[in-house]
Amino acid sequence: MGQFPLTLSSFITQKQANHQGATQELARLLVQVGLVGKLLAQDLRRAGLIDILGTTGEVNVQGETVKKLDEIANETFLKVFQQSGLVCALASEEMEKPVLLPDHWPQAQYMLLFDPLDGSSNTDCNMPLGTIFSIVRLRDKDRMPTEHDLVHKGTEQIAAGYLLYGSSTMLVYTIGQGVHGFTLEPGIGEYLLSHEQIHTPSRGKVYGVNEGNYHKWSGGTQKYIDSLKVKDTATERPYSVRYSGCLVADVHRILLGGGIYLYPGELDKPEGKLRLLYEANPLAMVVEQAGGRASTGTMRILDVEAKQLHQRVPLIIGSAEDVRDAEVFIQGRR
Ligand code: AFP
Repeated sequence: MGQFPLTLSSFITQKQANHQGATQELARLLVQVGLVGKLLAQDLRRAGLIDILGTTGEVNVQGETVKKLDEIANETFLKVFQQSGLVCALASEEMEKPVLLPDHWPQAQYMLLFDPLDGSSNTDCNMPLGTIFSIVRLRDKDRMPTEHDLVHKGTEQIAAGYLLYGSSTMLVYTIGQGVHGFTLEPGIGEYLLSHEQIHTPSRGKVYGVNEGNYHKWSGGTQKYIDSLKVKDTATERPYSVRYSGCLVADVHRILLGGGIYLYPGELDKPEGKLRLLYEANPLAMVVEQAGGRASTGTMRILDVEAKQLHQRVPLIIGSAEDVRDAEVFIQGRR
């Protein structure tokens, strides 16, 4: 009889115990992220009903206004981690300032940055949504954390990953030892190993970008996107467009099957839309660990100097050869 698939916690403790970064606390931290995913998956399964029934647990009988799901997602992270004792600071796309937890210091030296609900414009139309997380360690262990301690270069991440709320709920993570995917079995409330050691093909056949912004792009970006539509047997072009409005869903497709996602800089907004610390950096760590590449168009995402918590950055991410092609055009070398 086939072996029962490994759960998230047994996989981390069994398969990654030998990795110097895989402390017990980190394993427990990742399992707690999984708990947030289970709670959010439940909320999202009922999102459409909140308006209709108005009594789905999130709205009391007085019919108090329903909090936006972004806020519910953010509060779920705070509730789970403020009482976990596992982190000494939390930073979120939904909070201008981080939540510092000095009471958990010094036993907790990890800090968690997250986008609690990525793709929130998809909530009302039952399209995929995601959560992105990045884990860093307090550099100076002899003092309590400050906001500045959360601002790390991508290469300093200890772990990173995402939750994808699609036809099934998945958790994908890396601690620097490959990328592994787990699928939630709702019947038992466990994440089971479904995608061990994910590898991204060096080239794909799809691209994800908001073509409605074409007129805002530099000439190099426009030329690159144009090149994807020209027949070329060597690179199996033209590519197909796959753009869902949820970065996590689009990157997950590319992580497994290859291709490229772009949210480029624009002429009047060269820094682009996406955030460095809790969107680009964690996804860049995951994609690089799967053999892919993540760039601003001119430099490696993980090498970008982080200066402030909600800093934006252009993101070109996916199959290594596809991203390299995009860089050549964006840098005007073609
Ligand atoms: P929202 O969370 O505001 O919907 O933004 C989603 C997102 O950050 C990312 O998930 C999408 O890929 C991208 O923005 C979509 O942005 P555009 O609507 O500008 O194409």
